[in-house]
Amino acid sequence: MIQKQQRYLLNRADEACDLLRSHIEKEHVVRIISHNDADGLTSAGILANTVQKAGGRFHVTILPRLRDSNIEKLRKTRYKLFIFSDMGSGNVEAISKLKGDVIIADHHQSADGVYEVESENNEIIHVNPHIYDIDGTKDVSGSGVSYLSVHGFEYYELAGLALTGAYGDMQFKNGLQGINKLILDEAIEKGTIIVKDELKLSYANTQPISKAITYTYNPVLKGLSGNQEETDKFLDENNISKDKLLSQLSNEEYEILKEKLIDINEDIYGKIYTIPNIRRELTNIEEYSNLLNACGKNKEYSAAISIELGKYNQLDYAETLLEKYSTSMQNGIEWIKKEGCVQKDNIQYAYTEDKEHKKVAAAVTSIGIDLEVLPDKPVLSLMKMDNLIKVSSRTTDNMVNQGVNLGVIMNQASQSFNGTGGGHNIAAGATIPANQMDNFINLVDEMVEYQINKNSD
Ligand SMILES: [Mn+2]
Repeated sequence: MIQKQQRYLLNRADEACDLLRSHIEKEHVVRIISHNDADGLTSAGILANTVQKAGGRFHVTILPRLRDSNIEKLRKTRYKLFIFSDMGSGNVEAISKLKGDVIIADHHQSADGVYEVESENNEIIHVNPHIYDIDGTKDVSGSGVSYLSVHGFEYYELAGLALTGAYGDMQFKNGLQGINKLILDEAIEKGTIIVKDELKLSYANTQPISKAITYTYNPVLKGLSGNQEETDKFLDENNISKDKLLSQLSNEEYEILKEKLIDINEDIYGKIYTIPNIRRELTNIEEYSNLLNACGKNKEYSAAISIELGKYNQLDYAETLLEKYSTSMQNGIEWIKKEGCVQKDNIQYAYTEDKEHKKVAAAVTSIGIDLEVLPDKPVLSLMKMDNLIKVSSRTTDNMVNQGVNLGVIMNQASQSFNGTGGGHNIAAGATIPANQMDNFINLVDEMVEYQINKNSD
């Protein structure tokens, strides 16, 4: 059943689709600007695939963050259609000054609550779940909104990318809901996504079982996740060959493994989502999402986009980036286990200047909470970049239910110190001047306390 609010969002997305179609028909080059994480890269992939399949041309730029200065530069170009995906909702004012038409396909909350702006010289179609009171953290990702915005072309095979992006934005955590569920159900019906029960090991399609278990953090396997030595011991004790792929295990090995892993965490067995008719390395949406993230972190955006477009000459290279990233994650978890986080009353934080730790700090601090190495308090990762501190904050559903909204806190706290920030209630980021770090941490600590107290009133 499609609810009324969802129907409004789908209608808005259909308007975007019609606008895109009209520009492709006029042979305009479509200018796509998207975010550098798995969600943003799949958003760009969905849009680029659509334009290509429809016989049009496109130009993609991937950015770590959309600044008004990026939009200033676009003002000097002659493109007739700009699409901002997984970003843009926070920049509507600057976007309204572009000379061409614009589609914004985003799921982030705008800090000031403004989504619609008037523009004299162009048409702007803003597709964002928050306009219709739909939750952009759980119900739909940037890739989902992008998919809805091209849905009228009936390229249902792109649903795989839509769900891969949602996975990357952690929207599969408690099962799919809302718009994500609508996309999934339709894809199952069209045969473009297959769901089955299986061991949810992160790299089961590409890595031997020993690494597949070590690299699995979602869900965490206490004692084994991030710990190759313990994993090998566990496999030896249960007479399971370490070097086979999951699919190569004998029935007997498989059943023992399944039983033992379920003993550690029952969530390890459950639904896995696969894309049919694609290279083996990309069939599992979790692996696909991790692969794209690895490309994004290494700024190998063209590798990511070309893989999404079905050109595989850079796939092996992308796999090596993923392998490196997995090793960094393992080292990062060792770092957090050893050093822990600095504890404040209501939050905790890890500060690092180490290049390798910076790449994984946000992910491993959050996994640290799942592994119960760290307490369940919002966690900040603080990374020094010249005279700035890049802050990444994460928390748990439990804390969100207690009233914590990190998106609001990162936005307001950073602005108090001439920084910028924002994001979702469960994960958000900020950039602040380095000399304000301690003040910033103290303010965030107070704001979390305030939100929790306010919620319990
Ligand atoms: Mn996103």
